Amino acid sequence: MLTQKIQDALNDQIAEEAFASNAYLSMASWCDKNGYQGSAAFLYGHAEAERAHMLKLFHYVNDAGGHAALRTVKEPPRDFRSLSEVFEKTLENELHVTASINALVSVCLAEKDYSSFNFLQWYVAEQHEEEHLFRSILDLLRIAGTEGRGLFFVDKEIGKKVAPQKAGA
Ligand code: OFO
Repeated sequence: MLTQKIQDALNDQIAEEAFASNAYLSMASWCDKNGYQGSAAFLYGHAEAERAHMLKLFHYVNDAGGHAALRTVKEPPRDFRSLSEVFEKTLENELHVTASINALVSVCLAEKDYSSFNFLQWYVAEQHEEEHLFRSILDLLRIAGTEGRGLFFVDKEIGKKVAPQKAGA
């Protein structure tokens, strides 16, 4: 059974994942409108992955006897100066989510909720992978360039990167 404190903290994380999903969908839309088809495809996929992360938490809360809630999430940014800015924001967002997962894990330990602590290890590992993924995209932009053919190549390469879709696993 979840304590009220853990339930509230898990519901806060549900909102974080919902925001991440909306943020990536909004970025996909900007990429789509600006001709970055590879990045758009990648970010549409990643928006789905974040929604899957949200649902995994949602089911956990209800399965553990709690009540999963949908909080209001703020509107994500929808205009960007460049593809580089889009991916700088993705990394910023992931670092923020990592910090919130870490804080949540600490609350579970403090409350001696070892079941939730165990459940959240999946998210700890996932954040490690996602930070690496977005750093690798920023490296690609830095190395191949942010103009002309270099940018065209980077966009194609980003389109080949598979969004992690493992939340149901
Ligand atoms: Fe939910 O993994 Fe990114 O944020």
